[in-house]
Amino acid sequence: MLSKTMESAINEQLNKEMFSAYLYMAMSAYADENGLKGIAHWFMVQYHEEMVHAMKFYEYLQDQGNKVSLGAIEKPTGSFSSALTLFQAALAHEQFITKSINDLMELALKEKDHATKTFLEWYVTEQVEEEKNANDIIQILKMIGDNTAALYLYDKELSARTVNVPTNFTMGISAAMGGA
Ligand code: OFO
Repeated sequence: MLSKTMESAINEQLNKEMFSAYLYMAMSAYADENGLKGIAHWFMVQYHEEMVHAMKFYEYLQDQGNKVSLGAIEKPTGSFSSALTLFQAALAHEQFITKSINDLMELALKEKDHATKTFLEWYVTEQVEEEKNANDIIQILKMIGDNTAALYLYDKELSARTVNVPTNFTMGISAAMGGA
């Protein structure tokens, strides 16, 4: 069983992951409204990734015999000025989440909570990929600049992103991920 401090910190992180999903849904809507269907698709895939992040925390609390306490999800911003600022906002959010995961890891180390430390290692690795994905896209969007023809083609490329995470959690997220 987790300490009450860890239980509350993980519930807060669960909320942040749900907010991430909500934020990326808002970003997807913005892209769709502005004719960027590939970017809209990319963010909907990201939405599914965030739901997995949230559900893993949800199930971890249950596995440890702790209480899941769901709070209100903050309203995400829905106004951006370009594809570039959209991904810059996504990167800033991922950097915030990385810090939050690092803080959780610090707490696990302080409490000598080895189970939580091992559990969090998955997120530490995941955050490297999350920041890299946003950074790679930002670099390309900076190269594209005001070239709308290039943006049109790149948007098409982003529409090829596939969903590599489970989207059905009814049997539990670990089962859906094949025990991972
Ligand atoms: Fe995007 O990593 Fe979770 O929040």
